[in-house]
Amino acid sequence: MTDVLGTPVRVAVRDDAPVLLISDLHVPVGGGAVLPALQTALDAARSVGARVVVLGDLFDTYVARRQVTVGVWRDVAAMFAAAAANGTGIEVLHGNRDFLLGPEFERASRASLVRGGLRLRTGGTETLLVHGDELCQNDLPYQRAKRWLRNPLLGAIVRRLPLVVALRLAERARRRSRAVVRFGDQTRFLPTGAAIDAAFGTGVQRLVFGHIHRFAHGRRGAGEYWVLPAFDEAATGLLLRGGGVEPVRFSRGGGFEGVPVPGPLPLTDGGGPTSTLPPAGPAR
Ligand SMILES: [Mn+2]
Repeated sequence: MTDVLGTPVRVAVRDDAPVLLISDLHVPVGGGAVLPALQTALDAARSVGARVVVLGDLFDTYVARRQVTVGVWRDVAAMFAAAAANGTGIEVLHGNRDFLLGPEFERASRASLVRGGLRLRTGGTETLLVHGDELCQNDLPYQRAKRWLRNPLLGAIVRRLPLVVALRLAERARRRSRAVVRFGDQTRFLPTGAAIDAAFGTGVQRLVFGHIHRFAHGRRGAGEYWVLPAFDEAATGLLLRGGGVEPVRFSRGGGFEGVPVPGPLPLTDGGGPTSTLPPAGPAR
């Protein structure tokens, strides 16, 4: 187990089956259009024998373990369980909105939860998958809050909250986050070049992440990075097969349509994780 910018990285079992990557579905309390889009993506994955990795923020909010027994959380778990029964393996990375997803979701969905990043080797290329929030080292308020929000004791308490209380809490957090995203300084939500270098420093040649809701592809040094767009906006994924990466959309018939390769991110190079972050300690 290695780690990148505080995110533990699990090394996946090596196999050369195709892998479909999607990210940031933000499935809302009310369900809606993202659910049929997700089903179409799962069907497309099945048609080529691909396993599926969700790179975090599957749900708009998930805080308490009782959520998996109701509403949209139960429906998504059932959809994944049906896909698993059809032979489609699914791995779900924790995002910043659903990092409290726990074993109850694994049991209900038959998906495997990854509490951090996932490293895999496809077509001879070492590839690192992370949600991407750890790369946005200039977002200091977020990185500070993350330190106490991820406290395991706090998480254990919140996960046991009664459903009504948990949902109210989650909704308040979402409203605040939306306000920050709308009015805040936008550049701080981009990954830093130093953070991307740190990811390549773990020995991978390819990095894939989501979180910033901005489809992108670029190179940095000897490495290649891809940023997945938010699935609830673009219904776009990346198909890793035969050593290559194909940006794809999903057709109703159960196949893939090609999508043009996007351009690079405007990376900020000033400061790195060590120079921009205050020393670890009790945060606000
Ligand atoms: Mn996110």
